[in-house]
Amino acid sequence: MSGTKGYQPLTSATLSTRLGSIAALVERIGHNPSDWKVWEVGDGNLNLVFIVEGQTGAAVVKQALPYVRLVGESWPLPLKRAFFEHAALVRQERRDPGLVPEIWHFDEEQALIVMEFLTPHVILRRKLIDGERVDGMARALGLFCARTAFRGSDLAMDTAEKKADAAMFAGNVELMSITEGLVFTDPYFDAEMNRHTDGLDPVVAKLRGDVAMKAAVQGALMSFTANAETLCHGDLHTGSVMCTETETRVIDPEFGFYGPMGFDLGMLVANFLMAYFSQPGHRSGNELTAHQNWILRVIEELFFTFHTEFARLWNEERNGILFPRSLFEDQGQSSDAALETVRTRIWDDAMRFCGIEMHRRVLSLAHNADFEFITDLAVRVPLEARNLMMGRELVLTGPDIRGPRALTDLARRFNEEDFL
Ligand code: SR1
Ligand code: MG
Repeated sequence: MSGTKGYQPLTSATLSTRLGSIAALVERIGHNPSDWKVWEVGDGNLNLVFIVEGQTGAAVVKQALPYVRLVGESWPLPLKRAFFEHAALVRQERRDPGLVPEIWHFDEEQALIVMEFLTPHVILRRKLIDGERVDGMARALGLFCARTAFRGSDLAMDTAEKKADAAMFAGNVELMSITEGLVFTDPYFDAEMNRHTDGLDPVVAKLRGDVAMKAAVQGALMSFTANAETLCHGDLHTGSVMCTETETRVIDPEFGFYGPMGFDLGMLVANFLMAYFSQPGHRSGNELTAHQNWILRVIEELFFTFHTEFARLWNEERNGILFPRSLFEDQGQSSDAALETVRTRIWDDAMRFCGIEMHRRVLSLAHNADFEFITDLAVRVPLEARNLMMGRELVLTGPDIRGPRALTDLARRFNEEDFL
């Protein structure tokens, strides 16, 4: 990672001049930079994002800012996160080809990535709020989670290469620190940047008074910090997924880190559960029932796909140092029981991460549009309460919930409850 002395944030006015000589961009979008149209469209928490359109195509230019955009310059954040995002994208493309945007150019000093403009893709969270469905999305995300988890681990990789990569990603320390604070810690005390909807206080007090639950959350944080099992996306929520009606792509792995194999899966499912619990704030009647049922089927298919793809990889690509064939198949013995143990541990971890993500998106700094778009607080509060209480159940009893159907049955039960 080189220095950042010459770094300058782009603007819509300067982008064409500054990037107009990048061959990889010019060849794809057009040779007359002075004709390019540029819009800043970043609505995320951290970065600048531009769409640049020329005569023959369009690109996305994502540039890191030296601070957290959501908060401002009072919260500095290193530009090197663009380096980690680029490195993660390259690895994800190798592990699950076609799922992440094509990268056309990377400039480390300017902390910018030029990539394919996904169109007519829309952020998945938006689609879920709008009641839209995406064919094949659950399967695509289940495959992505299984392939990146398995192929980035000691089950598949050369261990020296994996250890060197883990050491490199350990440098993404400030982004991990955001997760350690905002996700695992802040929701459970009166942290400065927290906020929650008026009326939620009784449930918030219940969570903060639950010593056993807080200890389980800290156990999950211990696994986040210590279990460098695989390269995780690190921020896999429904805002990091873009879809058409039939195609699914994953974006934004700047929080990439080596962590537990169940981390991305748990975070993602949490965001589907939040989409589920928030639905009564967006529609009613048959439309509500149908969309909620569809979201639960997505969760079931996502887990089913993860489960079967992980087993396929176990049987076909288990060439790393873990659970070697020399100890099982080569001695005429099955490794099925060992596979089951590994998958069970991934499930247990995923359940706890899932519950914690459901808490932080309602109590900590970065809230979800699923709930935030519900402007009538009297409607929103009981839905957030269900979500928080189900999160607590997952943190406390996740390992006892045996399988995706039991999970979605539990969600149906919490969806009927009144906790306030
Ligand atoms: C200060 S960053 C807040 C959140 O935005 C990102 O998307 C991550 O989810 C992070 O926790
Ligand atoms: Mg992001």
